[in-house]
Amino acid sequence: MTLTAQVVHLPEVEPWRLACLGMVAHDRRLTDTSTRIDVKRVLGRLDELARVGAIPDTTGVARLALSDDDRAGRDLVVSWMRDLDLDVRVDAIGNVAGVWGGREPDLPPVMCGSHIDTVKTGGRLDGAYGVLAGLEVIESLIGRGVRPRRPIAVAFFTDEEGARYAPDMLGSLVYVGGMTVESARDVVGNDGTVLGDELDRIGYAGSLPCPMIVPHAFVELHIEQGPVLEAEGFTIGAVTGVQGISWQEITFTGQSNHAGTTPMAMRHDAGYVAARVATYVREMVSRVGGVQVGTVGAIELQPSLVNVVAARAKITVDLRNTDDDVLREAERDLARFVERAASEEGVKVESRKLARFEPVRFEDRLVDLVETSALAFDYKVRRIPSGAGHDAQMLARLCPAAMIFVPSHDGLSHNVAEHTDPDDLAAGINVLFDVLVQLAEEP
Ligand code: HGY
Ligand code: MN
Ligand code: MN
Repeated sequence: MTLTAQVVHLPEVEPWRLACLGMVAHDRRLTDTSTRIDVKRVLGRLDELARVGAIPDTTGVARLALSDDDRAGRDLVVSWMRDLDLDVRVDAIGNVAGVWGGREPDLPPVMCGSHIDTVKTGGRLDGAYGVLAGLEVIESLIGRGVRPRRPIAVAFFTDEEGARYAPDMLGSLVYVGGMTVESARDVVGNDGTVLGDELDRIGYAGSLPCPMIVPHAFVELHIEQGPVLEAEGFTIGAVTGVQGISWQEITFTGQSNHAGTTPMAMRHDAGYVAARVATYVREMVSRVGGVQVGTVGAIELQPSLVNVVAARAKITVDLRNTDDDVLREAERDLARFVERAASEEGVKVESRKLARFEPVRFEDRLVDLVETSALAFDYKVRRIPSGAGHDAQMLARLCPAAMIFVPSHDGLSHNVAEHTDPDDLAAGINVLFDVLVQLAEEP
């Protein structure tokens, strides 16, 4: 799919904002030829990065964390950082930041960024858009010869998806001290590999400690990955926070037996219990109602043969809610059912927590900044909580953090058909640019 490339003029912006950009002539507009965000450049980079781990016959990508494709994607983005002479830094868990110095280079930078690893059925925008948009903001400022007071850094964090190594947002969690580098390196993936070995293998085990930079503020531009903005006709989402996330892996151990000769009353069918739990999740979630969501994304049976009663079954359960009390009650409710269903079938059960993050609220001041900036561009903007997890929710433990959303077509994500209209992509970059520059001018 070739996205229509287009150059976007930045609309009229208040003269004071030009002044904070160090523009000499107050009446100079950002719309003159040397000062626009070049969306064609970003779309071209999104296309080029999407060729790394491209899923044949689709516009999707698969760059699982620390895979060869992840390495190739990292190398490509780092090469673009080096082309801009950014100070490229890599920390001990493989988080990468490119720093561009400000007029006062010793001040803590304003940081932006996201991730470039994807799920197996990934779209080309999830994560990559926020990283390449940050690179574009820096390149655009360099191109116009404007140096804000503070340095600006653009980062990508290791294993945001958690699709190979749980939890999700692993790299940014380690970045902010929520998990030690050692324990992260010891994580065993769902493919049996060890995170630290893969990090070493792809050559991204850096020497810098976490956090290598304590930002003045962090701003993440991301696609909404849901249906709200498009359905309600908004261009920008000023993200108020991220909902709570609960991931667990549940293993049932029964007894393999002959599918034909074993009377039903004598069975200890792990597959049957797993199926009961999977349907219970859906029933429970509809009973809880509101914004509660629940997903059984993975089911594995062993030996997974047509004529053998399953000896083992392993499922994953992803529960989320903006209200942590409701989420905890849903977790307890599910645990009670799992115990009951397993004991009724004479099956053993073992649950392993893969991720548990409480809801996060972003700092009002920054949410206001995103909203005000969008309005200054005459974009339709609304406040919106994030259904997906993001690195910004981790950075919020370290510094003021905010997110900017743009619409996802048909609300699709973690799907190869993920798409956002180029005009909306450009709008998000304009707002990111404006918010970063304002933050970078703060004393
Ligand atoms: O799972 C999530 O919400 C994110 O895609 N890591
Ligand atoms: Mn993402
Ligand atoms: Mn994702």
